[in-house]
Amino acid sequence: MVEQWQLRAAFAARLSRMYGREVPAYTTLVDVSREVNEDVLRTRGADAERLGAITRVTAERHGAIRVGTPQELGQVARVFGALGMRPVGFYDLRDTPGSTLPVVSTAFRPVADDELARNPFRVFTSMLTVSDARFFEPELRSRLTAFLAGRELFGPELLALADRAEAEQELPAPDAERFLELAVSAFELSTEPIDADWYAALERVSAVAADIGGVRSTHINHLTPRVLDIDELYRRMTGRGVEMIDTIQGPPRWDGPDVLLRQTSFRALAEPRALRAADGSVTQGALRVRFGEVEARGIALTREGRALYDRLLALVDERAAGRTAAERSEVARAVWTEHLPATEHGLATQELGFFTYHPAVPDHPAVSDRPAAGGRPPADLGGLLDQGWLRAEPIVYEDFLPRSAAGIFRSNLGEAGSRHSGQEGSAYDAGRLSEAMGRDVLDPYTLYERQRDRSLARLPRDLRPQAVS
Ligand code: OOG
Ligand code: NI
Repeated sequence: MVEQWQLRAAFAARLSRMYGREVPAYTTLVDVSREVNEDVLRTRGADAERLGAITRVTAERHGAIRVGTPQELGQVARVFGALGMRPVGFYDLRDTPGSTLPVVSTAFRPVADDELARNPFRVFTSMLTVSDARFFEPELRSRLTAFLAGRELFGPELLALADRAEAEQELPAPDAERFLELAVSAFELSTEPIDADWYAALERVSAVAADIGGVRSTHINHLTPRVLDIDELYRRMTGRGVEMIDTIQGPPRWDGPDVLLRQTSFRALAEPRALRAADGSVTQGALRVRFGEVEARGIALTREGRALYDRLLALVDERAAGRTAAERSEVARAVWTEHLPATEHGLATQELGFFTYHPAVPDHPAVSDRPAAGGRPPADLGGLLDQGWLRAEPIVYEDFLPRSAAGIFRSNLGEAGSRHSGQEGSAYDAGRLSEAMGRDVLDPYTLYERQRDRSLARLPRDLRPQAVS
């Protein structure tokens, strides 16, 4: 029998091998990430593993895929459900200024701590917002709807195996093998010729719309390794002559704790694709769609912490308007230093970051044996941490950032596309995605809160801090 987490780990590894064959630059990115991680481990020692054991970090990947319809999204949810991955978070990228991104997204990932530790594979999954009149006028929309209805991304055998794996949480080895083969090949780049006129018609609206709705299959768009020092990785990739986008998205490099997520990418590569012209002739063309991305993960922020993060980004925008990318990072670093606590302790006591809490002395000894011997533990979290009663372990951010995602999308699009701003947008929200999938889009904050609260509930009563909200 192959357990669900083993299926997930095997799927991630095979997808990685397949993608490395299709996009050799990805292999370079993985190699450089591994080198950087080894160096960081050597220089920082145990501290390098504060946000995840090196075995997890080295194997950690996220992928990105894009689908066209709620039905297709529902099928994706079944395939990832087989791997123990649930939809978490809702990201609306449609209002990104400066480019046309007619998509809404969620991310499939494991949610339980032990499942994340075994293999945290996640996939950022975007769905085309076909009924949004700002992007698709009625005639194009009905052609697009018909085109999408006529294709099949995932065959019945794959879906049946997926349903079984989800229901039974395991598969016998031969079925697991078949499932993995079918699942990986569903995300390979198709060699079927693309209808060049149809692709171009969608491209006038948005390159992303063309990538999703202009072809008869889906494909993995990128696969992202995790790195422990993204600034160093950026330097080394640039040193190897790989053209990176001009920024690292997300928080700046600074002296305080890493929070949320920092990401950067190299530009989409021209890949040979067969194109069919109106007269039926097929030629070898080239499309720039797939790129390479790398990320560094930090501590998950509470709602308050996240609201602060969003305010700081707005402040950086204001202060860095019209400046270069390098100047912007300087401004961001200054804003961060001014407004964010410089230590994990500060993030914990101000309840800006998520942590699990543990007795500082193992095995819950009697109060009289504890560090501040003789004294009684204070009631507040700050005191319990300061006086050495409790130890806080950071919870890693397992999700994505809409603005960074939009930045990654945008930096890889050649043309801005077009939109009819006079039209009403249509309501796509987490509820609508949940309905399409027949399963709830989970709220990331609730998941982090549960993890924190479980650790609090396990504390001996006299060490439980008051009022952690
Ligand atoms: C997804 C882009 C967003 C991320 O890591 O934020 C993303 C896409 O290109 O389909 O992958
Ligand atoms: Ni990504």
